[in-house]
Amino acid sequence: MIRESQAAVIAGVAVDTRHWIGGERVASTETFTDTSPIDGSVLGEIARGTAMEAAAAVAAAKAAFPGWAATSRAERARILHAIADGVEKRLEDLAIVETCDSGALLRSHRRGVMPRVAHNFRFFADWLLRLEHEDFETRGHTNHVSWDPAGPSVLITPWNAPLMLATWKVAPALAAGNTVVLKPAEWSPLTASLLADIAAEAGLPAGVLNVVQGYGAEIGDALTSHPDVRRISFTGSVPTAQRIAESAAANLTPLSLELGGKSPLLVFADADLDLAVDLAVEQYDNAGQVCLAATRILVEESVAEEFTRRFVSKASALKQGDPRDEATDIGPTIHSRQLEKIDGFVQRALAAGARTVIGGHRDGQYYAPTLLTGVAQDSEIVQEEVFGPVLTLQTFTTEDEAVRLANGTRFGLAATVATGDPERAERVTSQLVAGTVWVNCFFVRDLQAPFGGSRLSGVGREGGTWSFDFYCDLKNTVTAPKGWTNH
Ligand code: TXE
Repeated sequence: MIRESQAAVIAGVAVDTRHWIGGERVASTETFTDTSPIDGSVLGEIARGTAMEAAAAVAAAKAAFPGWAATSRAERARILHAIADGVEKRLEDLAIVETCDSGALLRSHRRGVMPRVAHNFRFFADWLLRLEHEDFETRGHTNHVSWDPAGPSVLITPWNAPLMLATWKVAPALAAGNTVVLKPAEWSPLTASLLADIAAEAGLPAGVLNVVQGYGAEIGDALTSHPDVRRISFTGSVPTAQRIAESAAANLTPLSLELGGKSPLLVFADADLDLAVDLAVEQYDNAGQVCLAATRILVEESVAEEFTRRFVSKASALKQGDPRDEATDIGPTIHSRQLEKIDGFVQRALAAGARTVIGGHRDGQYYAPTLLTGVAQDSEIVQEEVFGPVLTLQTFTTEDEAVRLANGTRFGLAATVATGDPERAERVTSQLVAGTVWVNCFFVRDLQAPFGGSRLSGVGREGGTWSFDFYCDLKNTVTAPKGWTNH
């Protein structure tokens, strides 16, 4: 029997929680329950996809591909701008639904995240029109390098910034002329469904964007091992990325992987200490559930005491509470399972000798902003991604030691350097292993810059031309000059 209740109403906003396949809403026989991290209330029953829905969505994407790939760039760009218009029109709906579903701050969704979602579409629409074909000559023959859309693309996204991360992938994939099957995370699937509505209203043809929901373990494999899928882009955890890579190996499907991090913030004695403290406290944003978060604070020993004093004073003033409240700085953790995971890391660190500077405990769905010191470089808390509001503090005495500690994990997503010496900044940044390095700033992200990680933080780069490199098959067509013979 098909469950009737595949719909939700969140703060007055209706969300259809069935799949969106081939331009139609499709129910599943089973559902899963989506709850709000704010108070554990049930938000809705979500269609729980299986291999059957995965196959249907890939078939819809395959059927729609030739038409969308042949659509002129100008028309594709026009539709992407219309999607951005739709996002802006429904910004308030998207913001409140995302907050109730993910627990991230409403004020951030209103003022930063959702405008950025719209920008994702506008940026890739404009970039598409600027994408230059390359032509050059070889012994009188012309080489014409073109960007051909690759085909149906599976996009698998996480729960920490659901629509933002999904549209980093959806926008360039569609701009490039690919069709898409998007699978949002099961802990926060709702805004992806609203995006499907917005895209349809904007005139995106049926089957070009499909959205399927479900548990990764139940629907994931059928998507990532499908022979008709030409690209897989994933943001999430390392173990899941490894499973996806195995599954994609059957067809050697190209992968883009944006994974976790354990990024450092290096604070040198010559830094503006107040700025350095601000940068450190900023790492509690989104309750620390940010892949880029600089969770390892490395401070030059001579200023460590003063840095810690100012940090504690600033961090203690943060207001933790309901993310719908404009005054709140830190919201809840996404799910009780994540909360247990965070607490497990902290308790094991304390048992291994770490000391709590602040925090170190949970309160209902909230984890207190935590700073731990007395941590060894090879300890679990320094080496593994916690994905919660948990920072560690280590000290160093020389620049070489700072760089060694900074690079001393299996990750390489980002790094932040606080220093007042430009020459030191240049020396240090050139030695850091990271996809993004910030100097005296954090989280400044231009979509034309390459974004991604080294080592276990990922494979490939997203942004600007790098996104098009990934979503296209680059083709070189060599044409002989008129009258040329092979003899
Ligand atoms: O992630 P998963 P989880 C890290 C963070 C966090 C940990 C676990 O450390 O604590 O990962 O989070 C889908 N085939 N990050 O378990 O499993 C799943 O349904 C195909 C960092 O939630 O990686 C969801 O849509 N797909 C990160 C997506 O993968 C599968 C953000 C991510 O879930 C699948 C999130 C399978 N076999 C977590 N199994 C970042 N880089 O920002 C699961 N999925």
